[in-house]
Amino acid sequence: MILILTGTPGTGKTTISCLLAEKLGYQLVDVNQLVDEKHLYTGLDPEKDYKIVDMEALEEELHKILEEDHLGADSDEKFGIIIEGHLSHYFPQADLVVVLRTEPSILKGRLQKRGWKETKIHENLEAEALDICTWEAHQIHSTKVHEIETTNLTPEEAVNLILEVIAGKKLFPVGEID
Ligand code: DAT
Repeated sequence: MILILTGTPGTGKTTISCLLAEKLGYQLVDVNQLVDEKHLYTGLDPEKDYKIVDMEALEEELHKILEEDHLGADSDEKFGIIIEGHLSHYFPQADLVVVLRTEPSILKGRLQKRGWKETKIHENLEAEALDICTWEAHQIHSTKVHEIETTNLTPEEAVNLILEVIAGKKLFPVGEID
């Protein structure tokens, strides 16, 4: 099982993926951490305060991790990995893609706590309002994409919903997007 967990920064990917990985016994790859550790960026955008990620190098690195860990797993049945990060949905290989959503008004408070620049916060709130991650994920992964609205949930409740999606008991598919 290759599970991609994506969404606008602050929607809870790190919190939820840690809980989920523990429950499922899956390996967890934090894409932002991987980008930092392996220097998978070509520079910094000082105005926007972003790293310019080398997407080709990131994809290569993720393929490498999958190959190594898949070979190292006891059996194919047990192999499970969660790839989390707001860029994770660009990775083309997945069995399931979950996009976490949060009301922009709530998200604003979370991003302000990070001490980010106003322009960066505004850009991310706009991306959330326009559902950019879902749209992008749908372009790449089509029917494998499910959206979970977490605004009124605790992280544990969100994890339980994702477990139900994995089990096929509950589905939150994304319809056709033009
Ligand atoms: P991300 O990895 O998407 O940037 P995070 O997990 O680092 O997000 O931060 C999310 C913050 O929001 C964290 O402080 C926990 C809080 N939070 C509140 N309700 C939540 C929920 N239902 N799911 C996930 N995180 C939630």
